[in-house]
Amino acid sequence: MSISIELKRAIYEENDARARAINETLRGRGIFTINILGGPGAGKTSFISRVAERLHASGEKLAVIEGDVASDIDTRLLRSLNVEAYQIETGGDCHLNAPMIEGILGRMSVADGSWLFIENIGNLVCPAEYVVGEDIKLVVASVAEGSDKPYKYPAAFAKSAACILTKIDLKEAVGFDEEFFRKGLAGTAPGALLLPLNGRTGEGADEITAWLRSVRTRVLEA
Ligand SMILES: Nc1nc2c(ncn2[C@@H]2O[C@H](COP(=O)(O)OP(=O)(O)O)[C@@H](O)[C@H]2O)c(=O)[nH]1
Ligand SMILES: [Mg+2]
Repeated sequence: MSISIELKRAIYEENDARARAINETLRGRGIFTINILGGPGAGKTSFISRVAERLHASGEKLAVIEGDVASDIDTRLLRSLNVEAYQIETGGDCHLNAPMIEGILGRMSVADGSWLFIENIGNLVCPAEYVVGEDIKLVVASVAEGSDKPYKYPAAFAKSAACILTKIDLKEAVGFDEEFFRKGLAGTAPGALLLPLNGRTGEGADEITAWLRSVRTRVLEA
């Protein structure tokens, strides 16, 4: 085996072990953690915002870790919605990893029993390769990105518990081929759920939040 493959395996193993430890600690405190993947501008922050509004309305607690190469724009937006949000700026890295999450958790106060959303760096490649302590991954894909994404980035879709399909209001304008997208999703992630969302109006967010609550209960009771 080549040195570079050996090195890569060692990096993944170290990351996996640290992610498992993070997940054990969080689960032990009743915290349900979601790692959100998706391309830049897919609607990840809008998705978190719409779900956060619903969790707030029912008195549930949540915290968000925002990952970006640079800037704290999303963190400031979420804070303006009264969401407890914290920023990781990777300075160039294309994904979050377990040590980054360990580091920021040490500086955050996440209440026991909370929801924890982690918005990963905007791309569909590297974030799919690293676990960060999550219970589930979700992939956010917008109709504006085209209907071929499950075919081109299979790992991100295959590893996610569901695909949130955003910008459904733009379907006709961009000529989104839903049947082709669904076929690709079924091919890479058999049985995967496709959950539509308008991240601006919140259409679809009640159904997504209800589904997430059922997954959370199942995970935390396991
Ligand atoms: N028309 C439309 N725009 C959306 C929708 N969801 C998000 N956007 C817009 O798309 C842009 C990127 O959204 P954002 O949530 O920041 O994407 P992120 O980069 O994946 O976090 C913003 O201008 C949003 O207002 C949607 O469902 N429909
Ligand atoms: Mg964002």
